[in-house]
Amino acid sequence: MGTGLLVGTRVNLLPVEASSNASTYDSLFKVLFSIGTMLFLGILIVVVYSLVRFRRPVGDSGDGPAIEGNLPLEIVWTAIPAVVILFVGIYSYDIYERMGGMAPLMDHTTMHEAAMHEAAMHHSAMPASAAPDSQAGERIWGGIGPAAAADRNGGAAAASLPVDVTAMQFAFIFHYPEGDITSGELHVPLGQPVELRMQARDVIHAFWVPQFRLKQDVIPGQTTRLSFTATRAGTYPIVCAELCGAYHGGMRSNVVVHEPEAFEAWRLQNAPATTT
Ligand SMILES: [Cu+2]
Repeated sequence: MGTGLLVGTRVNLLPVEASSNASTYDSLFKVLFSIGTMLFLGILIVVVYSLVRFRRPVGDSGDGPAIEGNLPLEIVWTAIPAVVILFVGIYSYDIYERMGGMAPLMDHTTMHEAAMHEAAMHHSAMPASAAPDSQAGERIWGGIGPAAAADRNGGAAAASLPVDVTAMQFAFIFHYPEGDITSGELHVPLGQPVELRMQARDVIHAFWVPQFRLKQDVIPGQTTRLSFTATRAGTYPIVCAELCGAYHGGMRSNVVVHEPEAFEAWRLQNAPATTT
């Protein structure tokens, strides 16, 4: 048991943590990994012991003793897995809940906002800020951490940066409504919540950033949202995690997490010439 805990908590198989919800996810992983290691070692020890202890003596070709029924043993081997599974189930459900997983994929606010957004794209006179962000703050995809908590408490934290993501065979395209920037890579500032509004042009894709511990399907005809706060500057891969066609394997991009000033510089550099 001690060895299991040691392996589960000390052996690090995960990539660096680069978003505010990563540590919550990682603690679940460590618990599951510890339980898995304990079970593996426990079973291995019993198997090896039995191989040695109950080895067939030379010259003995008869049947072994017929043993049947052992109530205490049956109770033990039913109770232990039941407790373990119940604990794992409740713990993972809690984290899934906190990451916004129980919110309907397309509730009324999302649908409304998608429509507003559509309208905003076609009639540029309509300000992008017309979208009812206050209502959407109720449940945030992937939104664990202080930023999301503040968002739920009435938006005390820094305003989130909206980015429209279009997934298509075989690329992700990022559009920043503020400043009208279009990019093949996602650039985000460190420490500021980012809200992705994702739409698929053709088939189902999935937006996955292992270092953020985030993965979300992008579905044709529905806008899915994903919010995160990057906590570590650097460049991380964005991988499409849904088999979406012949070049699915090539559907990759990068997310570049900048220091706030560097992000401002990137934004100024990439703003269209028409806007000053
Ligand atoms: Cu794809």
